[in-house]
Amino acid sequence: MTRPPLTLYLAAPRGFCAGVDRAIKIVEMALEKWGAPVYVRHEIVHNRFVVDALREKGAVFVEELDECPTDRPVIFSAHGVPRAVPAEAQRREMIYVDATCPLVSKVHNEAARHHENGLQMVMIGHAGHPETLGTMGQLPDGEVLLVETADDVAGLSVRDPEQLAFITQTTLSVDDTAGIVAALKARFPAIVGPHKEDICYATTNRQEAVKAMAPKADAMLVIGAPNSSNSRRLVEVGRTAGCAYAQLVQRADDIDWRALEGIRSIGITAGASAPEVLVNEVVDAFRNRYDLTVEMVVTAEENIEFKVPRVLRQPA
Ligand code: 0O3
Ligand code: SF4
Repeated sequence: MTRPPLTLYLAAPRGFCAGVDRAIKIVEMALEKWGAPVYVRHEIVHNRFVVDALREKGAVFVEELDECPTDRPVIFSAHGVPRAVPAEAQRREMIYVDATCPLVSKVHNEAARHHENGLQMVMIGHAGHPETLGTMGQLPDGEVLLVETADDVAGLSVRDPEQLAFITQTTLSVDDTAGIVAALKARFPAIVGPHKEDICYATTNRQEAVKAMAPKADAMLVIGAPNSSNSRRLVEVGRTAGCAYAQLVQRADDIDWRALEGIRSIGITAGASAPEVLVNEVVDAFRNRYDLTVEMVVTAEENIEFKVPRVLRQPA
């Protein structure tokens, strides 16, 4: 039987960002340095395959610090933690390594600076997401108010509209966030904040690549986990950019081949926490069924790398 032709567009950049790469390295290096078990508070990044591979090497994943013994090291996930968490680790005299992405820490520092300047903050983010909890948890309760949508802005009750700043989660939709920032500025003209928002380079670049790819593709798959905020945003961006069938898949097994019947082209990308081995698995699954032509859709080049913390570096 001859296989039908299919053009497979592969977005670039896609997959691991510098913060994810660093966080995974931190767990691996901690296991080398201290041996197993090493505890990790929350999934180091939101990907089951990454987590399972580290668990295999001796990492133990927990949700809260009180689930860790005091005599083993603990690592805080890439998404960041409220200030109370390292404070509690210190109080319990634990060894801890903070794998918070430096670009998330940058937002924490921004929040602390606004607070020192006497400003109350509005955070644009998703309720309950660990990054939002970690960033809001840099400051006392009530100092950071959360909005998820432009509609939420009308319901805000602030201390002083003249003494207000905004900060954002790093993995939001660039376009949706622009609308929320515009609503904030319309209601609170004195509000201060970053030039645009705090969305990171990796989030921005992956969304840009999807915008270039989606209009050409009959269907689009984003490789990523259901709890991965940045991956879910890529699905939404794909749909908004004109690809009616855009779906999140964790790996090749999740592909709904029936839904793809009759397509002539497919777009593939991966969230910042999805390993490239899963992209290869998905591409191979298409190669098995179609006469495949692979075309790259490149919208940016990335060469950012973050250093691991000093405590894990080899002595010079
Ligand atoms: O924040 P998100 O749910 O997208 O997290 P992931 O999927 O683990 O991706 C890494 C991003 C991150 C650690 C925070 O910016
Ligand atoms: Fe850091 Fe951005 Fe990656 Fe989050 S998505 S870990 S902020 S580089």
